Amino acid sequence: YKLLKIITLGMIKPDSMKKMGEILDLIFKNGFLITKMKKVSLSRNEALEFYQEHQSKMFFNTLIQYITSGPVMAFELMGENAVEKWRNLLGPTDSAEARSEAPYSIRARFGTDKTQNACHGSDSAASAARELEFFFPAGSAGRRNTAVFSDCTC
Ligand code: DGI
Repeated sequence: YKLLKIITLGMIKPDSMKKMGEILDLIFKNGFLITKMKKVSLSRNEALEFYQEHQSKMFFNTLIQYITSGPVMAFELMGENAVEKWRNLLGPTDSAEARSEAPYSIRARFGTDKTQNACHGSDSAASAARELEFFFPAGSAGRRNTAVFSDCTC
C-alpha cells in the first residue's frame, strides 16, 4: 500500500493546456518523474465515467461540459509520497482561494475559478489506481499506445 502512494494521476485540464510548458517545468522542479503521458480528447461518456463520483453534485454538468471542451494531457507522476505532494502543488480546488491561501500553487498561478482550475490530481492511492487504469489501461493495446514516455527518466 505504501508503494502505491509513489504514483499518481495528474491531468492538465483544457484551460491550461496553453501553459503546459510552465506546468511541466514545475512538475520536474518539484522532483517528480513523468513515467507516462498522453494527450486525450475525452468523449462525453468517458468524462461521465472519469467523474462518476461527482454525478450527484450540482456542478456536475458544468464539470462535464468543461472537461470535454478541449484536449487534456494525462500523466503518471512518480515520486516519494506523490499523491499528497501533487495535491499540495495543485492547491485548493477553487483557484481564487488558491491565490489567497497558496499563491505559488498551480491553481493559484494557472487557474481561473472553481471550474477552470488548471489541473487534476488523484485524491488517494485508490483513486490513483482507478484513474491511471482509466487513462493507461493495462491491456496490451493500452500499453502499446501509452508506452511512449515510459522510459523517460528526465
Ligand atoms: O479534487 P479536486 O479537483 O480539488 O476537487 P473535487 O474532487 O472536489 O472536484 C472535482 C472537480 O469538480 C474540481 O476540480 C472542479 C469541480 N468542482 C468541485 N467543486 C466545485 C466544482 N466546480 C464548481 N463549479 N463548483 C464547485 O463547488
